[in-house]
Amino acid sequence: MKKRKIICIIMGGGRGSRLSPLTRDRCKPAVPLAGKYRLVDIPISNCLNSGYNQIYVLSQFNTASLHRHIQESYKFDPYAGGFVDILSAEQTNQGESWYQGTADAVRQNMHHFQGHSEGDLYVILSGDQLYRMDLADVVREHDASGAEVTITAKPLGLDEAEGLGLMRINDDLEITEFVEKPTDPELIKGLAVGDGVRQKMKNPGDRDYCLASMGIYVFNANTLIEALKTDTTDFGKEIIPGLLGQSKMCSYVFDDYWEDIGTVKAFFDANIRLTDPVPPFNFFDEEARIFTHARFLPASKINSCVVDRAILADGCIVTDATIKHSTLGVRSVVRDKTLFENVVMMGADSFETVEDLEENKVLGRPDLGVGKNCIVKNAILDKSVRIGNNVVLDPTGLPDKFGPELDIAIRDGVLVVCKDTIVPDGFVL
Ligand code: ADQ
Ligand code: ADP
Repeated sequence: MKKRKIICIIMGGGRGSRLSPLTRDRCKPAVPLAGKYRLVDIPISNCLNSGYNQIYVLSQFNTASLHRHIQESYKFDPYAGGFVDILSAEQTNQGESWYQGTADAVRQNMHHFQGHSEGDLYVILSGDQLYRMDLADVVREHDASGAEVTITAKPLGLDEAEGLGLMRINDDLEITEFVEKPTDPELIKGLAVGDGVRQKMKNPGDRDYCLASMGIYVFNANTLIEALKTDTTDFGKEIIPGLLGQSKMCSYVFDDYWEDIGTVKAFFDANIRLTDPVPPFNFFDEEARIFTHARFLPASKINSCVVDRAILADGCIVTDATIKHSTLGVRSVVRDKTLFENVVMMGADSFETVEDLEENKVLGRPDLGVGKNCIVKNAILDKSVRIGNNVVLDPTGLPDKFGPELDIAIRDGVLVVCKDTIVPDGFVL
């Protein structure tokens, strides 16, 4: 019998700019995460750890950094037939040929995917979520239930479901109702789950829950191909509601850590929470590792610092500084008497040589990293920033202010210093 194909498709982001300005110079999958990874490493690692190695990343535009990262990080044994391919809309010109939504992105690329036979499966994943999941287990349940579509679903408190697709299921986990992003609290209350779902939960207590779509779908190839023949652009808005009552759709209940980190605030909080003694997401799991680019950097160097709940990636140099609740990305440099509180510093792409430091002096610009005597709080410092001495960056009490022209923005109460920004000595926000 012909071996069935399982094709994984990672949705790398549309026009939406919820992560802007982190996506000002790069596409969403390439946004650096947790000091040394990029967002796309999470879904790719989930696929690889599940035994699925035919992976496509659909991106609205393909920045050089995404391309390099994928090329440098994911290398496959030629006999195993694995790949990670980036399919971006840009070569088909702007305007109307840009992907109009998630379903449209899959439709426009369907001819690239080699899974058009009976029995083949498509696993469709979001590119901006933090979680660890055995997708093979989802596929096992999909096969066992005889579903044509399986949607992974997380039980959430009724007040946590904002902005998500909600479903009602019967005792066989079959989806009987699906509402994309309802706002009416009465409607949400009406979708509270019964005992069937509660029994699948680890510790339900006595709160009410609803069942939210995680935006991760397993589709039978034929069902997907047929569904995409309709005039639709989105999975959540159109394809899934349109299949109700037409195709058997089941849910896979996932009661573990899962977070959409596609907004500046959620992204910031998730990075800071990694500094908790036992964070909800475990990067230290050797059974299901999160893969990324192996950079061969030297270990970090810490001189006379106070460091409390911090993550330091490789190649950092931190001298006589106080670092609290912060993550420092690869090649971060922080200098004397500087204080970090709740800071996500993404690091730099290179170290500076003695000649570079001389050149900085001539040009009158600060060295890469953060200078002396600075105070930085509640902030994301994007890659390769140059922050001078005696700088204060703290958004507390200030209103949001962001836009493509601003190098220092405040979004969702978080200060963002954009990539390559130079902040002069003495600057106070
Ligand atoms: P959203 O996340 O709001 O809801 P959507 O904007 O369609 O839905 O994005 C889904 C994923 O696809 C994201 O990773 C996004 O970056 C990516 N994406 C969006 N447009 C794209 C495009 N044109 N090309 C490539 N990628 C694109 C969905 C479901 C909800 C569910 C939530 C869970 O619709 O039902 O609850 O996911 O997060
Ligand atoms: P980001 O999206 O985070 O801003 P970049 O694309 O600038 O990232 O850099 C990402 C990685 O690519 C780094 O590891 C860096 O060393 C490497 N890199 C940056 N510029 C180049 C280049 N011109 N040629 C090859 N590698 C590069």
